[in-house]
Amino acid sequence: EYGIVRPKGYTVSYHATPEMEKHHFGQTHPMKPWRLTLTKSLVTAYGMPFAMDNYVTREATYEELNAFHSSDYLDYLSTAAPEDQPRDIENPDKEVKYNLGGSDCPLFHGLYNYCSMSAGCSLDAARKISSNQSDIAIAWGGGLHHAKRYEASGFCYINDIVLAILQLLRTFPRVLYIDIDVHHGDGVEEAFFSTDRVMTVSFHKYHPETFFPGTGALEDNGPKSENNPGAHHAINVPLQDGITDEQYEALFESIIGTINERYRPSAIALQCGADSLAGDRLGRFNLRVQGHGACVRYCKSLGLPMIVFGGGGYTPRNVARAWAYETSIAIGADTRIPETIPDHAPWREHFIHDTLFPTLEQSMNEPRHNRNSDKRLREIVAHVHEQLRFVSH
Ligand code: V1S
Ligand code: CA
Ligand code: ZN
Repeated sequence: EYGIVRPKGYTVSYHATPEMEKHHFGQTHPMKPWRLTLTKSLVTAYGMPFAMDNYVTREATYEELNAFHSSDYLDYLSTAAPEDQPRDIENPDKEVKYNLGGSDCPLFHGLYNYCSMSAGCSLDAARKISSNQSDIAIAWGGGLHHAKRYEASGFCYINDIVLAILQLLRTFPRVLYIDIDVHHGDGVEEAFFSTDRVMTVSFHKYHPETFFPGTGALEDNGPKSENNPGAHHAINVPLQDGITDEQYEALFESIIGTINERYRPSAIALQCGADSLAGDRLGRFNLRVQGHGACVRYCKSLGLPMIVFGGGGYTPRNVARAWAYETSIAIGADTRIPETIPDHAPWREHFIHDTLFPTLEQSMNEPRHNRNSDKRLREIVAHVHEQLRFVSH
């Protein structure tokens, strides 16, 4: 179908577990695991599974999660029940323990299974990359970048990215972590703060008082002490509402291109949070599916082994569009798949517009005002280049 064939000379693998998608955070919660089902159905409607190795992954074990998370936290996470959820109407954000049970990280039925499935996908992807059985491994069920060693944060309970990178570090000397979710990748940054074996780069909306999680300023580049190997190895690209494809692509290629030259990573871990798309329920950017996908295409062009993770994304139809398009980029079929969503795609009406590439006007009632001046973006690039002068391998 659509002439989609296995790519020549490299292998792409797709790691997922349908069980994960059946979990519910609660009626009003923005995180909808069902978006993974919608993504897979679009990938399948386009005939993409023929071009990949498809794995149904197992849950990560306690020992595997314990490679990053503390035992105290895991013990509580594995036993906490929805009944422990405080029902304090006056103060719905009052948490139980470890930041669990508030409105961001609720306790829901099957929570621990959901977390170990997400981590299972990402670890499976990492193992295929480490063993050189895949060149690009896709884990849309992962990408939960806010989780800390001993606490949940921002819809993330287990940091599958940190676990996957730890696996990559067994084989690769240096890993470049790139995060295009609209939120700051704080959990991953913090986990590798003191090492030069991982460089973390997050592009995000930065507005400390009003936008979650409030960290990720331009000047935050790792430990301040020059004796600490992690110094200069955290890169933050703070952005404002309404950034466009053109601005974002130019910024991304300039920054990632320079990092690739200076840092010489041996593998890439790319978090593709789709909440940076226009029309996202939580995000504030004006990116289209093409602009978001261009980041994946650019990373692929560097020719390094790569894991691509999911992450945020709160308008499920657009999440499915972006991740299906990015799957087509991974297998090199992006120029072959038709722009019109196939007639036989399940939930076709759910997409509202039948195109893979909605215009800004189709994505939202009124496009957001762009608050990113080209002058400010040039300053950001200059600052990042300045940091990279301290980095060489
Ligand atoms: N922005 C935002 C937002 N919205 C919610 C939310 C809304 C409705 C609910 F029923 C439950 C939660 N929480 C937030 C943010 C967390 C965003 C996490 C993004 C995760 C990711 O995409 O980066 C990766 C998967 N939380 C907050 O802003 C914190 C509060 C400060 C305000 C909102 N209340 C609900 C909690 C405390
Ligand atoms: Ca980000
Ligand atoms: Zn996000």
